[in-house]
Amino acid sequence: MKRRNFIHAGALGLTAGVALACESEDKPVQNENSKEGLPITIATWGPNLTAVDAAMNVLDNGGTALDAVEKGGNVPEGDPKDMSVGFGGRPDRDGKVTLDACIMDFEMNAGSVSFLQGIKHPLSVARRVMEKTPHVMLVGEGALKFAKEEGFEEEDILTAEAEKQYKNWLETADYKPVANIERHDTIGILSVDKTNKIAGACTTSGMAYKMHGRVGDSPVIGAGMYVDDEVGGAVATGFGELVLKTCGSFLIVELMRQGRSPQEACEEGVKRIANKLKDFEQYQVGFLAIDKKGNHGAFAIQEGFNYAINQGKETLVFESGYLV
Ligand code: SD4
Repeated sequence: MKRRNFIHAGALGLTAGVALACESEDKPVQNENSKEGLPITIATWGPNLTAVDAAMNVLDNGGTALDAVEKGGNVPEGDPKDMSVGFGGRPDRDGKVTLDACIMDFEMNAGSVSFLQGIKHPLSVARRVMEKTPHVMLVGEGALKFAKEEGFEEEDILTAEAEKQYKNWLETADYKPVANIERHDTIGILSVDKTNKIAGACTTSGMAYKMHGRVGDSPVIGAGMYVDDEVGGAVATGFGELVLKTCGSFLIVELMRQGRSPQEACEEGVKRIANKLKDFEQYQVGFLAIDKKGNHGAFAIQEGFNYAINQGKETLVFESGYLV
C-alpha cells in the first residue's frame, strides 16, 4: 500500500525539532529528536519535566509503566502553582474546580473520572475505577462518592490565586478560549517500562471558565489518551473539543498500527483536525505519540507546544513542530 504523502516543511512554516514526512515509499520518517530506547516516559508541556522525572524514578526502580504514569500525573495534580491540573486548577464559570482524568494499561484496562470535584488526585481515582469496578468512567457525584469510599479525602481545591483570577475574569465573563493565552499544562503522559509494557494517563482541570458540567477530551479513552501494547500510545492537549470530534489519540495509535512513525501519525492527527474543522486555526491542540521501541513524535496546530522526555538519562524538553 502506498504510504500517505505529507506536505513539505517549508509550506507549513515549521520550526526546528520536527522532521516532516515527505512523499516516500521508504521507511517511516522519524522526529529528528526521536531515538529508540527503553524505558521511556514522555509528557505534554515542558513544565511537566518534574512529572517525567517522578515517572522515570518508578521505572528505574523496576516499577511498572502503570505506576509510573500515575506517579508522574500526581506531580502537577498536587502542585497548586500548576493551574491547569488538580489542586489549584482554575475553576469553571460557576467558580467550581471540576477535574477530568484517565488511565490505561497494556492489557486494555482503562479507568476514568470526569466532572469530579473536591479531590486533589483524580488520576488515582481513575486508576481505582479501572481496578476496582466493572466500569470505565465515573462522573460527578458518583465519582466523588466512589472516591470517598476508597479513602480519598474531600477538600477545597480552589486556591486563593485561582479564586482571585476567577474574580478578575468575572468582571467581563468573556469566554474565548484563545490558543496559548491560557497557559495549558494539562498532563498527558506515556511510559514504556523495562519489561516493554506500555501505559498512559491524562489529567486536567480542563479549560478555565468552561461551562459548568463541560467535559473535555482528557478523561475520554481514545480522545485525550490511548495506548495499545501492540503498537504504542498517544496523548493530546489543548482545546479538547477538537480532539473529541476527531478521536485524536485513537486515530494516532491506529495510524501507527498501519505503519506511520509516531511523528507522521501526530502530523496526520493535526491535519485531520485542520481538514475537517473550519475554525481550527483559532485553537491550540498538541499531540504526542510513542511506539514500543521508544521512538516519539510531537505535532501541534500552533507554535508554542513543547514536551518533556526521558529515555534513561536526563529529562529533555523539546519544542514541537506546528501546522499554522
Ligand atoms: C480540555 N484538553 O479540557 C483539555 C485542556 C488542555 O492544555 O489540555 N489544556 O479540553
